[in-house]
Amino acid sequence: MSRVLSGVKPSGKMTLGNYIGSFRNFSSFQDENETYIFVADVHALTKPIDANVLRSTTYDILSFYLASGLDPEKCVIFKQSDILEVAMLNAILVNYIYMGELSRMIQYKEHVQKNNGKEIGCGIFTYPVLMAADLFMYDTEICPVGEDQRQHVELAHDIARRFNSRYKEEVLKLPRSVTPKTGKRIMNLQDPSKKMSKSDKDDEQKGIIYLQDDEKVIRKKIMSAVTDSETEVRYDPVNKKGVSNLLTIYAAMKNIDIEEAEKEFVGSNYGNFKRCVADAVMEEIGPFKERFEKFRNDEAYLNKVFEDGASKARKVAK
Ligand code: AQP
Repeated sequence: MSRVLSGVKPSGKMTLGNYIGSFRNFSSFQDENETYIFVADVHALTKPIDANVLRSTTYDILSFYLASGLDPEKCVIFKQSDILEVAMLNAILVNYIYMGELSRMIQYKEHVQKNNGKEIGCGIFTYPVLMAADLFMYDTEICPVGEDQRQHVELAHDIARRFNSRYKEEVLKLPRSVTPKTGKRIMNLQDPSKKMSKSDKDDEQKGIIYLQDDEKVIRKKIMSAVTDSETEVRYDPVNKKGVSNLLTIYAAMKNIDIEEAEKEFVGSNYGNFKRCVADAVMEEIGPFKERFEKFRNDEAYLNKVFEDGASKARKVAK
């Protein structure tokens, strides 16, 4: 039995990338591990966010967790801000990391680039330290994440090694990141060279599939996804980024290997291929959304889940 921890920040509407890369896989851990899953609402403050949006999205994420099969009887589900001890650990850990190390983080560099270096909050710079605090707080051994978060888990290793070696004691445990075999980095449908991100803005957001989109909208976004001027459905993430991304989404939804997915589309045209991708997405997301709505309409229950989870998590954190 291992200690598992992961979370998603309520920084915007959940995307298909968040779903495939992270919380779709969370419930597979809860039967045989001690699983801690949280809504990273403090992390969401690293980029400007409206207070009402933050409140509402926090409930959305909890509802998505429950809809994906997480069971509060089998795992601890809580809100990051309910565990104040993490703030203290964060304050300690910032002393065991160098500014040069933080400035090499890809997510930070991308954020600086997107904002032309202007108004870069310190929170986005020290984001990986708070993430390390979450990991160490619960002696995490396994951290299921998408590809983009792996670098942050590795940085947590550096902090742990430095801390442990300074005090000559194994105080902080090194967590192992686990990414899904297929779909660890789902790309934007309109610009498949960049990651599908919930807080990204694009024209009418055609490149981002939000889990709360209507079926019609999801299908339209997939049908108008950027591909290439060839006709062959083949996995080649260097030369055929758009097609490869759609194949990845299809394979993830069908729980099959990319090679198997490729074989299904030998001789198929792009129109038919995209329709099959849309069907596969809707087959899973349709019923998932219905379960989501049921939970989302019961805030009293959601509050209870948060309260119970916080009291369990707090005991460990203390
Ligand atoms: N496109 C993606 N493909 C696969 N996995 C993804 N994840 C995010 N985008 C993709 C994974 O989802 C989890 C949630 O991460 P987060 O909300 O804590 O932050 P993030 O990684 O920064 O996610 P976003 O959507 O890109 O948020 P914003 O736009 O606010 O920065 C993580 O496990 C992540 O790897």
